[in-house]
Amino acid sequence: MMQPPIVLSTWDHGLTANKAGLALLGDTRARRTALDAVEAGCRAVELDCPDMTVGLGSRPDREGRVTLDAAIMSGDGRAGCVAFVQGVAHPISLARLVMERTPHVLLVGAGAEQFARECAVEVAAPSLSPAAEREWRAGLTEKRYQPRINIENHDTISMLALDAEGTMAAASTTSGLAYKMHGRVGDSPIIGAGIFVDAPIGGAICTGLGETVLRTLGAHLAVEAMRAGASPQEACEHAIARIIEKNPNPENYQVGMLALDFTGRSGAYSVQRGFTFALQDALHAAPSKFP
Ligand code: SD4
Repeated sequence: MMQPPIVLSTWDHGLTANKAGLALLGDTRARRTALDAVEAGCRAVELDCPDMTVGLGSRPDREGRVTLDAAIMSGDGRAGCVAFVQGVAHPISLARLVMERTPHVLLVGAGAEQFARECAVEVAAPSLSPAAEREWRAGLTEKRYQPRINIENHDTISMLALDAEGTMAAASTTSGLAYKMHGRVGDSPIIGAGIFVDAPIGGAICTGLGETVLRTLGAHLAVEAMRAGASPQEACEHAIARIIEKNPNPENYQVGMLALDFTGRSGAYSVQRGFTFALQDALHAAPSKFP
């Protein structure tokens, strides 16, 4: 059965990601898949993220190191993730290589970088962009490690795609929280936390303060709610309610969640106002930003 492809991505740069993903899915003769689309969408933002929260130009941890996390999953249960990698321009593609070329799901740190070199993926010496370095040095005097809502922690790109053949994939790539402790890993590269997709139910993706999502396995919660009969919108609201229940002081953090089912219905919800996302589906022929 052929259906119009759907792409759904977090934040304003979801528009960039959706455009890159749909450029592949829109060409039906090329037979590119939802997995190809989410990888391409994430790569586009890894390459150019003016908000400094995805890719090598991101804000560093509190030691001045940019450490990156990424995950990719397809609806048939295959998944690959990398965490705490340095010098890798496209962690999302490395995550896909973990999925396709190893028996493992998650590689971290030096081991993941070694695997990248084995796969001929270029690994650069760790460095900071001039803008990130300036800001980090200025902040050294402040000693404030608490992320601010919707300001410095808001631009992870997480993405869901459903292709014309009816296969679904999810992906996420991020530098995590700005000025995190060295070695900190968030929800984004953890299957069930930052992303989850399960055929024939649907998928869910998260952005925001990863610790709150790790404690609740937010994306898995939303997919299981859909399995129990919730719509994608109800599933997002259910998972966000649980996150708030388990993590005190919701006024101090943001989590945004998106969900998509295999019939093409989507949903979005967040702890705080200010969460934006981009959707292109049968109703929205051009990439649209919400709210
Ligand atoms: C993390 N969830 O590392 C990521 C950060 C994020 O929008 O999504 N920011 O906690």
